[in-house]
Amino acid sequence: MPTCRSACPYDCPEGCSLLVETDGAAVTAITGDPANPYTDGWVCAKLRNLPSALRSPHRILTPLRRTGPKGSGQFVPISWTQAVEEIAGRWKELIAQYGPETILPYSYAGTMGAVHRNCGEGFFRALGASELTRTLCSSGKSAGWQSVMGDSCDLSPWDVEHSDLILLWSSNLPATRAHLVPIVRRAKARGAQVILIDVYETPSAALADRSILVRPGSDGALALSMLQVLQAEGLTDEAYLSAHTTGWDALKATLERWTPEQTQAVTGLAPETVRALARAYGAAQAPCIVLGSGFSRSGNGGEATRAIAALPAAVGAWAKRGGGTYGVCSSPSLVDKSLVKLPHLARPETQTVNINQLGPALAGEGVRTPIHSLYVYHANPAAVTSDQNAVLRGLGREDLFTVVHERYMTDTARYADLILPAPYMVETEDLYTPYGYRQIQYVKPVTDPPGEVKGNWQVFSLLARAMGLDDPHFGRSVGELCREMVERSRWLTGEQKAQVLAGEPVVLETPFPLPVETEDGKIHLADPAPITWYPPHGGPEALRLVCAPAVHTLNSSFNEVPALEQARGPMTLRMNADDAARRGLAHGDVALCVNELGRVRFTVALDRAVVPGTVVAEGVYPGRDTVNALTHARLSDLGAATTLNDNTVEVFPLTL
Ligand SMILES: Nc1nc2c(c(=O)[nH]1)N[C@H]1C(S)=C(S)[C@@H](COP(=O)(O)OP(=O)(O)OC[C@H]3O[C@@H](n4cnc5c(=O)[nH]c(N)nc54)[C@H](O)[C@@H]3O)O[C@H]1N2
Ligand SMILES: Nc1nc2c(c(=O)[nH]1)N[C@H]1C(S)=C(S)[C@@H](COP(=O)(O)OP(=O)(O)OC[C@H]3O[C@@H](n4cnc5c(=O)[nH]c(N)nc54)[C@H](O)[C@@H]3O)O[C@H]1N2
Ligand SMILES: [Mo]
Repeated sequence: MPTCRSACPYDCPEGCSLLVETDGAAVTAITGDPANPYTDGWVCAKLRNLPSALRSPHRILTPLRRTGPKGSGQFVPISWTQAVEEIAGRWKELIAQYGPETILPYSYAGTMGAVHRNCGEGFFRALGASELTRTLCSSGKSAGWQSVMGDSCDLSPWDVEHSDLILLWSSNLPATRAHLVPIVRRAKARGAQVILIDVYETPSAALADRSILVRPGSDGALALSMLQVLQAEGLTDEAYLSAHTTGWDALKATLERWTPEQTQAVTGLAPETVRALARAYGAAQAPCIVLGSGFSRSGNGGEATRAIAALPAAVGAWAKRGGGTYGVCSSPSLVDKSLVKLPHLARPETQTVNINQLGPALAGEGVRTPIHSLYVYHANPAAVTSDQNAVLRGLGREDLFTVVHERYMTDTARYADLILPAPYMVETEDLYTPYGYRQIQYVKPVTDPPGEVKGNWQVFSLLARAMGLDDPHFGRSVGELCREMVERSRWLTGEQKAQVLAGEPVVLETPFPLPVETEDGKIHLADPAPITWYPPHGGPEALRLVCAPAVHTLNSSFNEVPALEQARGPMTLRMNADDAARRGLAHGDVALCVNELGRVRFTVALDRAVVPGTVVAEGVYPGRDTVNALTHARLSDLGAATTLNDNTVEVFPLTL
């Protein structure tokens, strides 16, 4: 059985290095590569089950043209020549009539490969198409972090082992950071205390000494309250604060507004819970906050991140090994993706559409040039984007020329005029630099792509030629682009570059102490204004809806793997037992979840504690009327990011 090296391409901080077994032609098994110490020879169930998808009869293997009404899923095979001619022909007509901004690219993170993920940006810039602001995930958190910490990185996962107090804050390790679980266990074995801060008892609760369940969108108030206690009780590290921060006096002057008593109505936490948490944080030698992103997908998510980022500075945690945060910005950009993004071609006057506002944009809202063509690649907007009903109305427009580059019939592909067949990672060449730690790996295809499958870059090369873009850039090979990115990287030594190009996973050390990468080298606690808290968006309904990751799937990816879909089970709404009882709902009942945007059926689950007034929907399921039919296209305070955890709903028993 030949075994080849590869890397996991999914949008996950773990960025595993893989060993792929084949029978000479088809992939038979995927395991973890022991050469990457973080992967440590094992991978999650999602990857272990992936081989069945590679050979699934449901894969799209040729270009397809729509024959039935939009959304009906009726298509006939056509050749690549026909597909490319048709796209170029339609685009040239549309550009002549409306200008190139009438074309909107939509992509996100189906593959994290440096070339295939980013190359479309360069192509669409060269065409002059509308720009897409890609803030579907954690941009609110990044913007909040940036305002306090600039371009600073935080810890690597293995540093967490040295902490003596680990706060799993809005982070469900078994789902999204599985390789951190053994590290946290080792820290516990050495005496570390672990506290979960979430809106419900996730499987991470099993790792924690205790769980603190907060109201969604209240994390900023909780962090400010912790700062208030630290300051009032003399638990801050004033020497660190004066040497390494600016704005502490200005922030300190506001803290009396945030006593645990005053924030109780916001967080739902008893004052003694917050005091005990702050005291434990202040007393720890090297407290570490493992910070997920769920809390930041809120109208106040950027500001909440600023408040949380102030905590390690207040106690001088960054100066202690294992202290600080992990999970915010755990790797610098190891390679420069501008080689394929071509930012020099961006024109400031070009129309920009925020990825979260696809539905409104397709309805003509907020756009100067109406969108007449949508090109979707490595993304599934019909499932993952807020205001699903608006997205589906837009995709249903007969006058919208939609091209979808996909691996199987997603809900988005169903609405395409043309579908182009896309590969799995084992069929492509690319360079991977995970965002959860400092690692880089170059991979070559393990198997030939089946049928007429082509990677993102190959398709943009074809489209560039058909559209008359004669820049030789579009004629380069993926291998050349990967090599140039590696050669140009300022993070790698010559020896490491050679190792990367030989296909080895290369893991970089984290410096200690981590440098503060702001203009003045200081952590900014009041710039432009002291950190504060304000209420999230919400609505008139009684319950806050939170979207959480499912263990067996990753956003809408892996919905195509039957074993994983079965293991995940039906669309479930996790509720607090009192909230359910008040509505006459019991575990296993079917309920209708409603707000002004949509109506979604869920099976009620009461088996995990949920903070009162909150309902939790894990995972992104296929079909219409799924959870994003209930999420608004509103944006966060900083970073113009998704607010998919900041919506309100009412829940009713479904009487059939
Ligand atoms: N198995 C699996 N793995 C994944 C993914 C997946 O869907 N499934 N998604 C991938 C992607 S794209 C990403 S970005 C990462 C995400 O990884 P993380 O950033 O760790 O996960 P989040 O989706 O942000 O959600 C983490 C937790 O935030 C909690 N949460 C939500 N709102 C609040 C709040 O207001 N306050 C607090 N304290 N907690 C809150 C949720 O209940 C959830 O338990 O994981 C990646 N890995
Ligand atoms: N309700 C709810 N909504 C969410 C989330 C949630 O947890 N709950 N998570 C949010 C987050 S954090 C994120 S990051 C986004 C993710 O949103 P997306 O990036 O759209 O992620 P996926 O749903 O994984 O869809 C990726 C698609 O890309 C395809 N693909 C994979 N590789 C390739 C390739 O090489 N080429 C091409 N052309 N296609 C490829 C896959 O088949 C898949 O259909 O969703 C967001 N939306
Ligand atoms: Mo994400």
